[in-house]
Amino acid sequence: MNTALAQYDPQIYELIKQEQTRQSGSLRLIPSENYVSKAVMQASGSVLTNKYSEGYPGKRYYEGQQVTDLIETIAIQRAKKVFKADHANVQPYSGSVANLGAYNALLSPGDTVMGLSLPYGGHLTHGWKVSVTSKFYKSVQYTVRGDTGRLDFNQIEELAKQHRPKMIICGATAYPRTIDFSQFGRIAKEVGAFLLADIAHISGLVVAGIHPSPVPYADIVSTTTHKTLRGPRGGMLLCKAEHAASVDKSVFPGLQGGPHMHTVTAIAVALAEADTPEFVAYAKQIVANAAALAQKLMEKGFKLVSDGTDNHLVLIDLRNKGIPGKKFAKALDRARIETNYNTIPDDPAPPFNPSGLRIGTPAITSRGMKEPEMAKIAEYMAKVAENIDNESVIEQVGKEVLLLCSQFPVPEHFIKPS
Ligand code: DSN
Repeated sequence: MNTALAQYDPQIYELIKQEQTRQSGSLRLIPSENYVSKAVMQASGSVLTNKYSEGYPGKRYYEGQQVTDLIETIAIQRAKKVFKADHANVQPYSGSVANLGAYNALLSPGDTVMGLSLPYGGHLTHGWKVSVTSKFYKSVQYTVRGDTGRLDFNQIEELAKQHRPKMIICGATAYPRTIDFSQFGRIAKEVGAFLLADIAHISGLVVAGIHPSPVPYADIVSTTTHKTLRGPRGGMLLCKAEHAASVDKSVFPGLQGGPHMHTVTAIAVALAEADTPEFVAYAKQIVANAAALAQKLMEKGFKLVSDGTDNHLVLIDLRNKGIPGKKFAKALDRARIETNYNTIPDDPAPPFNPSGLRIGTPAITSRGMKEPEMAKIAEYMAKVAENIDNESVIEQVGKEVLLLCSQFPVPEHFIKPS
């Protein structure tokens, strides 16, 4: 395949090689990213990309579904098994479409929804003001507490009682603590709301039993498939049996046409990988690494939102360092450490140049890095912060990062063939 690409489009081939080299020679700390296995990559780059399969297994609008029906059925069965869910839909193109699919399954335009505000760690599609989710629906936003960085269930309950939303959305993109889904379930029940749990960030931890599952409490659970779950870029919905027909109808024909069958195929492979003791060990190490990294960063004088982490993610409040998030992220990038600048709770700075930095351990854990490497990474980050305007120090850190990366090559196979 690479030979064909090199021959037919050397320009793109070279750029892909450059990206491969870049991903291998940098510490990828963006918490929503990972490295997929070669098996997932092969499934994703397979002939399934050639096939149109509008509909669902056994009920398609195109012929030639002898194989796709089998593949999608396997993906659905594996998703139901690992998440212990009544029903799974593996067709959403992304997490955003999955969330829209959940809204569209349970709500009518104009209904009230209540989700976590974006600058406090929520997602655009949880009702943020520029998202269609606040244009088609009436959006009420809750926050985390500025002083603790944690969800405040008194505030959430009060708001829910005041606004009586038709749906409460829980889940986050920048929340370093365990989410108590049972509390959300209790509040939703109390006000007669549906509960949507977006576990895009933590779905790998949920599958591994490292984070409590929302499946017993939520009407619908949405997730991406490429973060801690370590599959291809895609989305998925899990739901209670009573919502199965509405969810399927909402995704197709409600929101999408033909599913991306190459992605569905790769999702099936990723779910098989996730259903192994090796994956459980991986998920445990993600959390252990994040805890170690958090501890070392605090020892280096970094202030962390909520003073630590329970999951894969660490949110740094940079105000005591006097460095804006964007400036730090860009300096780190020059030192081969990839992060993203992020708002912190009650951020006084604007979102395009906020006071925080978001990091996470899924990708570096896939490379086999453990606690001793977390100490090194904290040291590199501190060195860059202390020398934020000193390019020669930043360059030197970059060399050390490259050396570390060379000791932990990007693995091709995560699950050893038996
Ligand atoms: N963009 C994702 C993330 O980085 O968390 C959320 O959609």
